[in-house]
Amino acid sequence: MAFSTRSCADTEPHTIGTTVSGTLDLLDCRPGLTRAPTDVYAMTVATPQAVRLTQLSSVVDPYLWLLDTSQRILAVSNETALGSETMKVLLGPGTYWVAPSSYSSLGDYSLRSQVSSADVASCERAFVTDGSVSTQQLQATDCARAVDGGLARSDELKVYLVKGDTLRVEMKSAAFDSHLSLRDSFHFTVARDDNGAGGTDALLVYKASETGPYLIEASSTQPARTGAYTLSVRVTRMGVQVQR
Ligand SMILES: [Ca+2]
Ligand SMILES: [Ca+2]
Ligand SMILES: [Ca+2]
Repeated sequence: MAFSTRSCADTEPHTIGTTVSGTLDLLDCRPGLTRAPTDVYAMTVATPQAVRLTQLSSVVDPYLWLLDTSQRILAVSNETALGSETMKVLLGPGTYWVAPSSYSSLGDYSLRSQVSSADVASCERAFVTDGSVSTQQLQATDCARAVDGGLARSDELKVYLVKGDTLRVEMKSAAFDSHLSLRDSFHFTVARDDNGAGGTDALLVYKASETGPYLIEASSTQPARTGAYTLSVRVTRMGVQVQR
């Protein structure tokens, strides 16, 4: 072919709270993880913030990615066919690459970002990244988790890890006894903690044995507890320290 594609690092700046239009075309960059034409928008957040990202199209089957600036996957949405993909992400401070794509075809789309409530409610799907700190609530409408004596409520947050990364999650509550667990993509529980942060607060530390999505389950030790808690997530990349 006579043309060459753009570099994925050739990004467009994106401001949270705006909607932009774009076109997927043959000159677009092709990240190693998809090989599909992809536009890349650089979005920076200064403090921990929840954002909803939506890719809309009546032409292509939207396939929305959130990457870090090293093209690591942080979140993916590919739930529907034509129409829209949307994702809620609890972000830490940093610069992110929002990457609208499609496997099916080329054409026009729009990309929208909105500041969102960090509160994870009604067992909704949400993603979390390194540096996120948020106030949450355990509510009677959250996900259910079987414990001794009944059902506990839980909020579930998906985090993408690379093999060797260390995940550190802290959950603190004055209202109930915090409990954290972590499941891999096969739904096996790979780590759990009850009181590792002192008192009844939980601290889960896990070194990823596989690359892929994991599910953080923030819950109570006893059944039927509700109330406020804070959730902090850190991901230490393997080798980051030795490179500096
Ligand atoms: Ca394009
Ligand atoms: Ca909740
Ligand atoms: Ca506990």
